[in-house]
Amino acid sequence: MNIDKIRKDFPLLSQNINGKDLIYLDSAATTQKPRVVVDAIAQYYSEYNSNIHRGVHSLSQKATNEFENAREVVQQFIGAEHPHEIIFTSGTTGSINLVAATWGRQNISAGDEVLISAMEHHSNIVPWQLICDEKGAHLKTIPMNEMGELELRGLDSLLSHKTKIVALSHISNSLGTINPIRKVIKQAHNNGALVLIDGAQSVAHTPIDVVDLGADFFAFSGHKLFGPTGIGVLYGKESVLNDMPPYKGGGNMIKSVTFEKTIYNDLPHKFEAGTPNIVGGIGLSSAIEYVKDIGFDFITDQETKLKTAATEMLKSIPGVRIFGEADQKASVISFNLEGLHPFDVGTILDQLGIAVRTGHHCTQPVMDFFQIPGTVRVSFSFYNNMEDIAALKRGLMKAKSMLSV
Ligand code: 7TS
Repeated sequence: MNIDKIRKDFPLLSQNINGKDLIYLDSAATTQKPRVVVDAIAQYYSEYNSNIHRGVHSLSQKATNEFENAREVVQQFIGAEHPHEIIFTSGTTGSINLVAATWGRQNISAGDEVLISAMEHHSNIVPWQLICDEKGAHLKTIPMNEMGELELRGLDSLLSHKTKIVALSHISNSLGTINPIRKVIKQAHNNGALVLIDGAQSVAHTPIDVVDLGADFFAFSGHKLFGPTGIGVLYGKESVLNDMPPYKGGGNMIKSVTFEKTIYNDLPHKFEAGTPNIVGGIGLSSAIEYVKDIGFDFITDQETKLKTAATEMLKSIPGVRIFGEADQKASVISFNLEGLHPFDVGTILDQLGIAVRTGHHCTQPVMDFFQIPGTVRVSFSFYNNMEDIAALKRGLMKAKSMLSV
């Protein structure tokens, strides 16, 4: 594998921003798209754009086949047993809201508990607050330490017969922590609770096998996996999905409708009301094929090198404080420069063509924990290289000299 060659697969990476070569360090927010994905989207619209599941004509059949093939590509990619355990949603947020609203409404009662962690993205907090408020249930959190690691010693005392579900991110988007989800899933199951894993930050970086993990639900977004926005996945165990009531009502999710009674469709259609994001599914499928060609051995190796080099570089700059120093950590690094507001640092980096994220990263409780307004966050993908890290260092030195009084 050759990085220079790989970078050529991503048309956007050769952009100039503010007259400078783009240095894209914001893949945790969204990944760039390889040419094959852009082409698959263009091909759908220019050659077989058509609605699916309801047409006898050739274009509709081709679109239906491609969309349903995408479901099988996802199924195999995450090791699910059946294609109908793959529900297409709008993204991780859509997937978690689906579970909270349907499974939650059916299974959570007054006095019950939902357990999340101290480092969740808002999209794995608020949907649970909504259902807990509605039902009179309680939201509890697994605490974390200063390193940004979950404190799991007390997990058994947090879990009880009242705990209906544990919803946990696989990888933290603001700290980079890789959570020991296997251990949590086991303990939760021993206590009779179900487990939802938010895989938004993990699916592009590490192989996933949902059967091996034993997760009841696994949620992720296509756009963080080199696919388009507006498409995401909810994996659920067949038996669990079958027992859940539908989410949205409309076309495709029914077998028959009369004014007196509606019979719902089988999985996965029961949860896919209306015209789905057809091109999104097709684009995601080609993104997954691309990732499979690159291979996780290369991805892990490259991202580990980038993380290690960037961490060392940041530590060499006086006044840098890194937030999140877990032993098991992905290629996401949050930091601040002493005395400088992250927004100001991000603005100067942008003038130099360097794209980073600043702010609370939709994890305000994490910022509260560290008593900071936000951080500068850099996040790497396998298409980044060591020159990106050198450019970041030059940018940070410039920000320091410009902003320091
Ligand atoms: N969960 C985690 C762990 C995330 O990182 C994100 C998005 C979501 C859920 C929501 O995903 P969505 O595709 O439905 O929006 N995280 C980020 C981020 O870190 N910067 O921008 C979006």
